[in-house]
Amino acid sequence: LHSKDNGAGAEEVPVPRSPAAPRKVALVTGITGQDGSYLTELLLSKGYQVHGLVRRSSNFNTQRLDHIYQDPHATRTAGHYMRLHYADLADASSLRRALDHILPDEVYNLAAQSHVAVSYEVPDYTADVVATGALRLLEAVRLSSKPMRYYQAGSSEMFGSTPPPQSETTPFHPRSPYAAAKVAAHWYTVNYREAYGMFACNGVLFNHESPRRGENFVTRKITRAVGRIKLGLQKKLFLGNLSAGRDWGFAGDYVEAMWLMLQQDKPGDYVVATEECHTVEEFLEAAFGYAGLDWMDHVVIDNKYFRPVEVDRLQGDATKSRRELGWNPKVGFQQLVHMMVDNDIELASKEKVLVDAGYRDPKQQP
Ligand code: NDP
Ligand code: GDR
Repeated sequence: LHSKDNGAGAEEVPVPRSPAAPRKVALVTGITGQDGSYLTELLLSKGYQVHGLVRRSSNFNTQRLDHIYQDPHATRTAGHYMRLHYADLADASSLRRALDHILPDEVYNLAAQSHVAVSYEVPDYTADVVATGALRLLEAVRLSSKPMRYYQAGSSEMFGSTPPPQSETTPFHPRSPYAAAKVAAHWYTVNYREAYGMFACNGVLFNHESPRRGENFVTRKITRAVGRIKLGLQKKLFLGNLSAGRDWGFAGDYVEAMWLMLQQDKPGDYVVATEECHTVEEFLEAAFGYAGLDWMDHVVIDNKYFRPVEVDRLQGDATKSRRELGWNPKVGFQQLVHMMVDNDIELASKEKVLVDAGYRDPKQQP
């Protein structure tokens, strides 16, 4: 995928549509992110043709899709049914053009500046992409010549300081520019559903992680450090608040809930959660313990990782998703931690080969 370009570019190769068995067509924003890659795998496995919107970056940003992508000139296997197009949630015309060209049946809006702490550094940009970006996409869907089902990636961060358990009827009290922007996107989605009768759903997803999680979210930051410490590439791990509690599930399970929402007879809003809460400290214990290490020998508290205001405890009540979608998480907390640690020990062992051969400086931490 990286040899010539990143696969984006809608007009170069016509999209094949099999006359024998017409495929459902999905458009995914944020396809290069953690959830985008799992959702793409799920949709391809269900026979969809998947179109992803990719933003321009100076480095390739399609690593999470490399295993799926196939050169359309070379083969007609499942990967051939994934196509990438340049667009940006900050650019309404690019969204409109993509929708008009692709005419999807389902639109999944996963794109976001998704880091809570970073949203304090770039609040204006975060609002533009997360809130107004969703509005731009909803408007493009509304103006399209074809009815489309729309999924909005909402977040448990919207509950902020409202105490658990949090369900669809719990009031929002956002605690960051990111969370406030997600609340706006949530209500834009409700408004377009009520005003225009659009099939638009909000998934209010609690934290979900995986070996593909971005490396500056706390779970992956911990499991990357465990791998590197185990292999002798790193000694210390600098973290902020260890007492925050989160309801952590597996991303692969959560994308199934997204898809299920768009297969219902009526649109609605759904909380998706494991209903279990663990603190950052418990995650540390589980991850370091699994690797035979003691986190207290390695973790150093650094004030720079504390947020101006914290979300203390998130724990979802997913009764509605269980009842109406028939959705249940398959991967539990310990299994999730082990999956991530196993992956990151393997990754660190590959890094070590490069370090030992002098191709990489061990001080280069993720
Ligand atoms: P990631 O941060 O891994 O992925 C975000 C995606 O959005 C990336 O593909 C990124 O592109 C893309 N993106 C960022 N800015 C723009 C832009 N201006 N235009 C177009 N695309 C853009 O997030 P996740 O996969 O973890 O999350 C998916 C969605 O779900 C996000 O909206 C997130 O806020 C939300 N969410 C996530 C939860 C979680 O626990 N993971 C929980 C609840 C909600 P690039 O690769 O180039 O950076
Ligand atoms: P969160 O995830 O803010 O819940 O948002 P994150 O992993 O960033 O933080 C979880 C908790 O860990 C504490 N923490 C640290 N966090 C980070 N990133 N780095 C650290 O060094 C660190 N030390 C302690 C945080 O203070 C926090 O309490 C994620 C994102 O995916 C959002 O996009 C999504 O909407 C929510 O989950 C649900």
